[in-house]
Amino acid sequence: MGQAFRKLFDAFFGNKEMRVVMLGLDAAGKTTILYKLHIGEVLSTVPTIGFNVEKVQYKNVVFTVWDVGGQEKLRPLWRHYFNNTDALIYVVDSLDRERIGRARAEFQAIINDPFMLNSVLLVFANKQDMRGAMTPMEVCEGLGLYDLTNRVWHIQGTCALKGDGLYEGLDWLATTLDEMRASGRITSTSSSSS
Ligand code: G3D
Ligand code: MG
Repeated sequence: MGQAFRKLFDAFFGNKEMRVVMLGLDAAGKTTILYKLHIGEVLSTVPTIGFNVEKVQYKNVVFTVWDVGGQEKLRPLWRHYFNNTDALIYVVDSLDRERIGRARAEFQAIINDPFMLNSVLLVFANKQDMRGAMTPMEVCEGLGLYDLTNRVWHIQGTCALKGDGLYEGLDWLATTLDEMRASGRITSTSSSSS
């Protein structure tokens, strides 16, 4: 799996500056995904109390990851990471029907942040291995993806534990960003901050 990702990263992202933020409620599976990618050492930093950021860098591709949910006052701190973000990966625990409303509220707040308006959106409907999990289509409805206008998005069912779907999702992301760059819809980003 690690090898496959490295090939993908080399083919598409390797020599380009790329900033990706991966967000979702706690326990959605973000840390599991980060480790499953095997693209580098996962560094954990706590810039401020209650805001734990994980970071992985593979060549010029930087992933930053943190939990969202119920921390209104921490939101201004996100901006630091949203700036120059090419792509948002939003991870949902498909088994967690109770918190899909919360996941939706956070998702909508994030994608409507002025700094995120140009970001491509990839949603991982995770834990598809679990009985009773929402289907990707249900997660789609739950988050309000169908109502989005003027945004480039994609939903992918995943099982982070096994790695299922991760490659497909990132493949979509790489291809989409490449096309957008080629057509001038996005310009290259700078990686000026951590
Ligand atoms: P987070 O980083 O988004 O908070 P984690 O989430 O990656 O820590 O995952 C939370 C829990 O969900 C972990 O279980 C992890 O193993 C599990 N998990 C992640 N992805 C999947 C998946 O696709 N399927 C299943 N069945 N479980 C998954 P623990 O028990 O370690 O808390
Ligand atoms: Mg985590």
